[in-house]
Amino acid sequence: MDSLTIVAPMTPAGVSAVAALRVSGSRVRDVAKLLFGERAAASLEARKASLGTARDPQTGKVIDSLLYLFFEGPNSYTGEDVLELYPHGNPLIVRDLLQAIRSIDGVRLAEPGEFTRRAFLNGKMDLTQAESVADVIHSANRAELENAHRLLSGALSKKVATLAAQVKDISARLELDVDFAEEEADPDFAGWEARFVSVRESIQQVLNSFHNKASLGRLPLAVLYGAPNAGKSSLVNALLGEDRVLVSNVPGTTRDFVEVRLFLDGGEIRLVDTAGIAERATDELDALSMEKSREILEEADLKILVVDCSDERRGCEKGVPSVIAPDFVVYSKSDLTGGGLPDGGSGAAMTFETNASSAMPTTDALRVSSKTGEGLAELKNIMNAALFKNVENSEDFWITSEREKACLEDALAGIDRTLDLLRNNPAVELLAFEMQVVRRALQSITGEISSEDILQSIFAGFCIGK
Ligand SMILES: Nc1nc2c(ncn2[C@@H]2O[C@H](COP(=O)(O)OP(=O)(O)OP(=O)(O)O)[C@@H](O)[C@H]2O)c(=O)[nH]1
Ligand SMILES: [Mg+2]
Repeated sequence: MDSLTIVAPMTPAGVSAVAALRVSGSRVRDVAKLLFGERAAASLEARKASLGTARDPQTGKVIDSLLYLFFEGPNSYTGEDVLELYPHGNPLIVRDLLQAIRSIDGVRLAEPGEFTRRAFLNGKMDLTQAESVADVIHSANRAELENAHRLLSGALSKKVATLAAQVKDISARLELDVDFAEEEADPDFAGWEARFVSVRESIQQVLNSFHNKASLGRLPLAVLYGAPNAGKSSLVNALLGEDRVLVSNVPGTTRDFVEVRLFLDGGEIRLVDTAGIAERATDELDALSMEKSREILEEADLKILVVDCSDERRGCEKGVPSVIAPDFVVYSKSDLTGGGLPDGGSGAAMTFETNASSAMPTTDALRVSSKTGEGLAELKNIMNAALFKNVENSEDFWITSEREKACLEDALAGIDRTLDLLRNNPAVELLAFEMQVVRRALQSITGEISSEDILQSIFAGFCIGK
């Protein structure tokens, strides 16, 4: 890859109050001069925001009046000179500005992840940190995000550096020891073995922490279900705080299931409102709707049964599909019934078989009202606890990169071969060779050793502008 100056927008296409573009490379000062004029460029000061009028260098036409910020290399994200521009968030302006900058000699459009790639190449961060930048951007919940931040601040780098140093130390001393083996009667192979086993355990531990990104990125799914007219759709609207789904007093209002996104403390979830499930379908359409509800329930991470206790004709427990065990039961329309739990405490309502996990407070039901808002905050807390890992006071991190995983597996295999040699055939050259393999595998995690192919595959998955 060449060392031309690169430019890219940092914000997505579309209208916004402000957009952001980034330029990095040796021609940054010239870019400032050509856009804002000689005088502005002469007074360019690192880390000081300036207000200027950007003009097209070719036509002199005004592009926008905007704020810009200069970072002088090596004290910048990429380690090169960097100019950040904050025009108004009109896609026309962003396009014009981008066009004006990339038409300057020696400047081209950045490839995805190229700013971060340069940051890595210039020693601003190692590969585990560079990879975690993508995680910080794409984490779908707080637990993932906090983990990404831990990786970005070098948690894995430190761990790997420690392991690499240990391996280096052990192998240096081992080689000495084995060299003397011919003279000394009994080199301490058992002692060496114990040290290798301990390093092996540390590597295995990091390896075990691996979580596939695909499963982590998946939004958890909560499904509301229950008898027709129970108040499921009203509850979805109340949880969202807006009238998103259709509500009526006609049983069977919701036909197809409706999915919305709901933000909880721990992150975003998929919340699904289903068609009411009755004991018997009234017609073919009804049967189809119920079938759909059952289908989505099979995928659910959290099944919430909504029961209307105000309906005296039916009573709480009637008309509820007993075949599907809920994780949690919600008694709706609490504004229509008196205080206390439903049915005047007859207990009938509490007979549902639940499979509530330990993450949830109890298998108790909760009274909610979509009208008055009673119980909604509690319901959100319960959903949050059930669907998201508690991240408080957890210093541990997990790895998310297949590449890092593969390197760790290589290191582990090397240790195993070393142990095997140590037990059966402790020849110094063979041991030295295997130890070298282990160290290389560890070093490639942080990118001390890397290849163009590896960098290509890491950064190709990045956003443009990062
Ligand atoms: N008073 C009161 N009425 C409610 C409450 N929640 C729902 N309702 C009423 O109950 C009726 C049914 O509400 P929906 O939310 O459409 O019920 P649903 O469970 O989605 O019904 P289906 O889609 O037919 O299965 C409507 O007339 C709502 O206004 C509540 O908390 N309090
Ligand atoms: Mg409905």
